[in-house]
Amino acid sequence: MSESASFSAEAYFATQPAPQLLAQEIAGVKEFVARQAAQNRNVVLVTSGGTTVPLELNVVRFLDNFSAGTRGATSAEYFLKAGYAVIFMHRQFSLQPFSRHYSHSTNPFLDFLALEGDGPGADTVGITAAKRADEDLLAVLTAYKRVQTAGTLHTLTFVTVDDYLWLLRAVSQELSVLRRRAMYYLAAAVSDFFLPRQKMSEHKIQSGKGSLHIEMDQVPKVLKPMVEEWTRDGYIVSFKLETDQRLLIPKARAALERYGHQVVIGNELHSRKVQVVFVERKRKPMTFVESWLRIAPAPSAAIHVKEIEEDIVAELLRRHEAWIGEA
Ligand code: 9Z3
Repeated sequence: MSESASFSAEAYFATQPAPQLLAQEIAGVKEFVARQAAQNRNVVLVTSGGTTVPLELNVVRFLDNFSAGTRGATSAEYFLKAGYAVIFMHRQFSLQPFSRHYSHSTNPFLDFLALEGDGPGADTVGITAAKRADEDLLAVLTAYKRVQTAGTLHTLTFVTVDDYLWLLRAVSQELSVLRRRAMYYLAAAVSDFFLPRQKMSEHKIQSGKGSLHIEMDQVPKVLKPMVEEWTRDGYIVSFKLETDQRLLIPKARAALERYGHQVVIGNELHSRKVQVVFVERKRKPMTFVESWLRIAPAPSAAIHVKEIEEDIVAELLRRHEAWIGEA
C-alpha cells in the first residue's frame, strides 16, 4: 500500500456520505447538552476504541486500528465520578464505562456468577473470593446507578472512520455552545488512511489476480477545523500513540504547533498503562512544557490496582478548571 492524495476536511465532508442515523443521533446529543447546560455541568466528549476502514462497499474486509477502549472507558468513569457529564463515543463492542469491569477477558461475568453459586458448602477461599466479587460488583453497580439517576452519560457508537469523523464534527458543534466548559478527550485510535467511496469496489475483492495493491488516501487532519471552526474555546486533549518512545515528544509538539489545541498526551504502546507524557505549549515565553505521569506497574492482573486514568483525569480537571478561570 502506498500513500496517496490527502483530503481537506471540507472536501472530505463534501464527498463522503454521512451515516444514515446521524440526524437522529445528533438530536439526542442536543437534548443531552441542553439538559447538562441547564444544570451547570461541565461536559466532556470522550472518544474511544479503534476505527475501521472498509475495503469494499459490500464489506467483507477492512483495516482496523488497535484499541481495546480501556483508556476511554476508564477515563469516562473518572470524569463521571468528578461530576462531569460524559458523551461517550465509542467503537461498537469496545469497552464501555462500568460494564468494562465484567466484559471481555478481565473479570469475566460468568466466573463471577460461578463464584456466587458456591453457596454454604464452598471452601473458605471460595467464600472470600465471592464476597470480594460481591463488594466489587456492588461498588460498580452503585456508581452506575448514580450516573443513571443523574442522567449524565450519553453513549454513541461508531464503526468506520467515516462514522467517526461525521459524528465527531456534529457532536463538537453541538457541544460548542458550552464554550470553555466543554472538554474534548480524543482517545480513539483513528486511522490515518482511508479508501474514498468513489474508489471502492462494490463487491468483494477477488483473489484471482495474485497480490493485492490498494492505494489509500490520507484522512483529513480534523483537529485543525475542530479548533478553528467546530468548537469555541473548548478544552481539547488529543492522544498521540507511538511504538518508538523517542518520537512521542517531537510528534506531540508538532501536533500542538500545527493545530493549536490545549494538550497532547503522548503514550507508547507497551507502557501506556503505566506512563504518559502531557505536552503543552506556553505562550509567554513561547515554550513547550512536558510532564510525565507514572504509576507503579501492577504485580499481576489483579482486580484492585491503581489505574493511570485516575491520575490523567485528575490532572486534566485541574487544567480545565484553570482554562475556565482564564476566560
Ligand atoms: C491513544 O493513544 C490511546 O491512549 C490508546 C489506548 C489507543 C493507546 P486502549 O484503548 O489504548 O486503552 O487499548 N489514542 C490515540 C491514538 C491515535 O490515533 N492518535 C492519533 C495519532 O497518534 C492522533 S489523534 O496520530
